[in-house]
Amino acid sequence: ATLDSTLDYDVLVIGAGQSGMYSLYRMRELGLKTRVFEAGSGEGGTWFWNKYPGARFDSESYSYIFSFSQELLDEWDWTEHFAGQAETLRYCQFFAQKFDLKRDMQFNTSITSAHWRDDSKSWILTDATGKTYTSRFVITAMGILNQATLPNIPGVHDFKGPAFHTSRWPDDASTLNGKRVGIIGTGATAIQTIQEIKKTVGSLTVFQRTPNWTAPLRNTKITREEMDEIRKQYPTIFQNCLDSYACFIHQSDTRKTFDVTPEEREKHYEDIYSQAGFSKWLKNFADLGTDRQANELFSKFVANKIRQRVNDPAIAEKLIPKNHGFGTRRVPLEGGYYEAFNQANVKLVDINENPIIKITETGIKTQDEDFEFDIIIYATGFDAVTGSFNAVDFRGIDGKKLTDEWSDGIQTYLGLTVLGFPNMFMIMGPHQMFGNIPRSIEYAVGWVADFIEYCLKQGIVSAEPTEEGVKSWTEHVHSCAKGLLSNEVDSWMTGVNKNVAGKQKRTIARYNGPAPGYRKRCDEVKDRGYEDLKMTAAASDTLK
Ligand code: NA7
Repeated sequence: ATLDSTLDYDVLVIGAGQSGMYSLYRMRELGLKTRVFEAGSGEGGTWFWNKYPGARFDSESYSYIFSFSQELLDEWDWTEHFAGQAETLRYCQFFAQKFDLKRDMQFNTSITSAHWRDDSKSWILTDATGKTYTSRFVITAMGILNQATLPNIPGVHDFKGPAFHTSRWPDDASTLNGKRVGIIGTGATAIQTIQEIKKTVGSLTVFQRTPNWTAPLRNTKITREEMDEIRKQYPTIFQNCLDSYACFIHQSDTRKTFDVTPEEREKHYEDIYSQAGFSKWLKNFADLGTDRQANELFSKFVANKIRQRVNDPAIAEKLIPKNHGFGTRRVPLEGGYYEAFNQANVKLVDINENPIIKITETGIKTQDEDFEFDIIIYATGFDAVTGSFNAVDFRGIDGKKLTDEWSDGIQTYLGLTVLGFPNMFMIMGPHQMFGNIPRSIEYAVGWVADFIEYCLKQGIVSAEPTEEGVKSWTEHVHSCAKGLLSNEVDSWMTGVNKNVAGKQKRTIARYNGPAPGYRKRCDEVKDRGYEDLKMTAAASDTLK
């Protein structure tokens, strides 16, 4: 039965990644009739789609999982500190199976529109086949990086051989053995792909527009004894994550770069560089992300590491970023990326010097050269964060389009709700914490579940943020973003995607303040009885 017998469901969830799965779990706990829609043929979201060779965690797997269920923690063993895509997808499937989530999931279903109906205080969603579904609440769980973007290069669809985006890796293209391969892009995805496929390709040509700062991942296997130890440490691991700025397992050094002697500084740099994962980024001095000179010093340190690994000094210089500092974009991690360029069959093309003119039927034509390929790989990223929302026709009160609501910049309340879009909750929407994603998901889904429970108890049928609430939250998000070097750089984190119309300028797409502060503010809203939300109680005759 549903809360309102005229509606198909109580809650509709868009997306069966980790946000959608946990949302379903919590909605079921509230006894709500819930349905999850997923465009893919299986659950897992990011880990379902991104099966390109080399795809893996850059964060310690055991810090990047659900913490709410002791049984889940007890029953799952990780085999590597930074698990690969296949293992992580199995974890997602294990989660779904353990809680029998799939019976409420509908796969191969793309939601194309979601319209609020104010008269019945309900949502109506339509899928790509035209089928409709109605509910009281909608939860968006679409992920921040799911709208793949191809490069805006002439002829992008002209190539006759296999050509695909990394997040649409075809099953039969998994052997690139002996093939002539071209890859466009040098982001986190390209770096993972290149270091893996360099082992089997006939030749590889890497088209680079912007080099990224990247450093060794230093992945290792986890022994049985180690896993037992990690399991004992779970409470501490999760607490440390929650206490840190962006919920990662690594804590920032409290000292500033110039507080210490040059010798101490060099020693700290070497220490963190030699450690696994994001240590070099997150355990750095406290001012790495805010002080230009501090940032330059560490960037120089990493540049020298790159020079030591690349045989040809001219290629090394091309691989060293010149226009942004270390950690001002998401730092990709690698194992053997730089060494790829020491292979005779791997070539780096700097497209700033030698621009791509077009994609042809047989390869890629640059200003200086015609390249012939068997396969072209587009590692060209995503229309991040708002891209998922723009792909669906979201309409709020009076048919207002979400794209119009955000046309002068993203505005949200707590990164969870939007003015004029009642009963719609965003998990990993804009203005959310983008650090350790599962930590953000667990908190956001928890907050939403608590609020929906409150609505049920109070007989509230519709709720949306107040104008003042949205204004002050959006101002708060902007004020948190001040002074961060990362906001002075183009990247998906600052909302820029040069392949997408309307995404040429930087915006504040994510919450830049500390995670504990974010949670405190949201907790306070709850404790004050959700005072920045306008709530409508059911007229007794409409509540069935
Ligand atoms: P990213 O980090 O957005 O990287 C995309 C890459 O593709 C980047 O190097 C871009 O260069 C390049 N790109 C995009 N369009 C073009 C065109 N038209 N011509 C040449 N090069 C282009 O996406 P990823 O998939 O690597 O990583 C996304 C996130 O997934 C990552 O941060 C992790 O959190 C996991 P640019 O830098 O724009 O010059």
